[in-house]
Amino acid sequence: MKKFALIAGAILVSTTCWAHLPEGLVRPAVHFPSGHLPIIDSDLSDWDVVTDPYLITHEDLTETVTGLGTQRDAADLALRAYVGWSPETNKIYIMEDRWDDAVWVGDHSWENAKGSGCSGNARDFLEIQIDGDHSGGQFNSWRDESLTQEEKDILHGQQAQGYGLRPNGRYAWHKTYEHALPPFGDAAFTCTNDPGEPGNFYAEYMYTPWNDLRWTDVPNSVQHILTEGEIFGFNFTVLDSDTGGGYDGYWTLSGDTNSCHHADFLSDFFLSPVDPDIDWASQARPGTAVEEKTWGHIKATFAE
Ligand SMILES: [Ca+2]
Ligand SMILES: [Ca+2]
Ligand SMILES: [Ca+2]
Ligand SMILES: [Ca+2]
Repeated sequence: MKKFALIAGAILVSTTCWAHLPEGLVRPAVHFPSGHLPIIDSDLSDWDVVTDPYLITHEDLTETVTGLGTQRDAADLALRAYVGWSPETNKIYIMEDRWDDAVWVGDHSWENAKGSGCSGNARDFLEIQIDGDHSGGQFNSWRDESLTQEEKDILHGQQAQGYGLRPNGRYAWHKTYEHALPPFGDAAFTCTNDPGEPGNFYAEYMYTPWNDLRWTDVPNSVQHILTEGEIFGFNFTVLDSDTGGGYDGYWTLSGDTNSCHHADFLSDFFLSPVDPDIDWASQARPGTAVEEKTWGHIKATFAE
């Protein structure tokens, strides 16, 4: 663990001239070795082996819309999250384990969420932005009137992409969401409560980074090849609605609302080498006996 902190520290020094947010901070993305890739099924036990240097919590988030800023309250929203990657699949992986005092995500599965009565009010979703080649630059929300709508459609999500979940499925902020679906992307979630009740929300996500995503031809678009030691741009924002309409919190990892449309405002993540301090041999895999979900204790941990 200490060795790894030194590696991350060196990266931090060499990139402080880059203005990504929070300035001067580079977070590590855990390297999943071959045979240990997370399974996108919302069972988070395959992340249990990942160690604390990779952990992101609600204490790392900043609310940027309603004015809460850093007034975090674990009784309102508590989070454990990890970001990972694999050179084998060329994918970014994200784990979200949320405690929320009022979870509005529809019913407990895609099948039940489709057409459920609360789908129109379901606002408690993670939004994710990825800039694979760390180029920065705008990727959404053009107001430039010199651009035609067709030009905006091409630029939208082309060199960095925004993703999320919606009650009726996996979603991308783009002219298409084909790249949010297998084999390019995937997501799964479960929650422990009825709509609007307190509970846990468990989710896993998997996305391909693209340098030139063409919405008219996703399969032949240009992927960014993830390479160990490099840095990519990344943000997630936890939307927290507790009334089922609008949101009461817009909790960004980057600390800047502009991360939803401009990659200059994303956070820097480091594509880590395989970490010798992680005991991959003990990773929970399907069909193996695992302990009762430790993630279920998040409420006890954060929301006393
Ligand atoms: Ca899993
Ligand atoms: Ca809440
Ligand atoms: Ca880019
Ligand atoms: Ca909520």
